[in-house]
Amino acid sequence: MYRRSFLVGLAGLAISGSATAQMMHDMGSMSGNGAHNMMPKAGNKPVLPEGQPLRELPRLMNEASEAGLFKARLAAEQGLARFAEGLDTPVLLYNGGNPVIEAHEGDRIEISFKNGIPGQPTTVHWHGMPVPADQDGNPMEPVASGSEHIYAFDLPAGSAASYWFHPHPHGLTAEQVYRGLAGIFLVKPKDDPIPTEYGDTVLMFTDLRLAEDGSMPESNMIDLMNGRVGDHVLVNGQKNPVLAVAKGEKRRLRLFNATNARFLRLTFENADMMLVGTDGGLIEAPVGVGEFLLAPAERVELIVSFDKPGAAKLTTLDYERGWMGPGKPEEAGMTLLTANVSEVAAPSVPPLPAKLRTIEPLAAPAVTRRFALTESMGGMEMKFLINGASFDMNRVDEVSKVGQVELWEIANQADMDHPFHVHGTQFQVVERVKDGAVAKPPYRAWKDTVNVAAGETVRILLRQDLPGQRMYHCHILEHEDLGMMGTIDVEA
Ligand SMILES: [Cu+2]
Repeated sequence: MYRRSFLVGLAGLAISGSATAQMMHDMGSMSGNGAHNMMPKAGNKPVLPEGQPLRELPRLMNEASEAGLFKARLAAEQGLARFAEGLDTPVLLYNGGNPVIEAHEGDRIEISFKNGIPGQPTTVHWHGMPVPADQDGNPMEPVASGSEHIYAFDLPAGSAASYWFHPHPHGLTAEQVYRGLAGIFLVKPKDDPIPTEYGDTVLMFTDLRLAEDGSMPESNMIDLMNGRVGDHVLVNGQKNPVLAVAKGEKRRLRLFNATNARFLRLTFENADMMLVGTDGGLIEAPVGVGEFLLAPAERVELIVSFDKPGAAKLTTLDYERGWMGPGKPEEAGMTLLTANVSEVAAPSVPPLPAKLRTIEPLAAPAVTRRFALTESMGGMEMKFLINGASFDMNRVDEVSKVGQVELWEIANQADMDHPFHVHGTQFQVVERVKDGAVAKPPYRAWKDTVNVAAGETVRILLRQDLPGQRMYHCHILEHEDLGMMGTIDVEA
């Protein structure tokens, strides 16, 4: 694929694949002046208030009275949100917000889900969680508008981590997520090595674009190509909220990139960060970091030490992810969160343990698979492909076996970064290869999403412990909807 032909082809673009419904919908709104709508509009952008106290996301209440069971009702429905002063924004929400489910290893989970989205199917995908394939909200098992479905699964020992959940109906995932459907799923261990004095704070990043009237504009061609990026990166639905901390305080922060397509290269000014966890839970020992990349769908857990009085800001740094066409968003210099560190010293707290847990390396692989990620302009069609194929839910792309360790080589032969996600399990990154240089990860970690930079090959080791059909796909949700997804059938 050549970047030039890709861009030239934009002018008269047609969309292929099974995402047609959403695309035709989007394109319908562009008819008549399509060329103008390819560019993000300038105008009187709504202003979002900043500096409000960081709010906690609402908790999904456990309705079960027996120990070891988490039972709740979850509904996806339309609602109104107030992001900008005086403007109501029509959104999609779970139970009126972005709820946090908190459960423990060993718990049984039963979620009665209702799809209250008019005219659209949806599913609930438990991102990163080791749930049975038929409970994982695959696109093959849509919940029709107005219907209900019970998702039930057990949380195995060792599954403690920062997960999230979001819709996964094919062709509609991107729209349902940017309109607001996402939630957090915290699985807590029986014994947590992180001192409770550090608290446990969820920071959920979403990306918002508002029209002058406060509504969310439909996606344009640039959004479909690059993934939709908004004008504001929000934390728990707020722009640059404030966290009040005392001098010397340590806080456990769980960061979730729940944006459709925003690459967040982050640093904390005036505070020291220790990385303690990734997508699949704690790493073996804390690692001091000055910055890190949080690609779409990735999570990290940090212990942040606020030792200097004044403002400690979580800010973005520039990141080149291979933006195509006009409208490249500002990536650097955004303040996502401000911690106001007081002059008053915090009471002393226990130190962070030197050892957090053991992660055994996965065994030698029995099978090697290769996945080539490409973008193509075949004639007038924009395609995002894996091994030359666009997603087809009636096709099985790979066949695997339960318990078999596999080496996956994900080769990004495209011009953009693509964050690669596998359902149903956690994997270990073995190495990254780019321009002949091999880089090994500095620590062992469980991951379910890994960014594969343009031109890079990432090798991962993984094992599926449960049978059934699993998805693997790019987690730029527009790319997923446009076909950058495949199905692996794991046989018992
Ligand atoms: Cu992608």
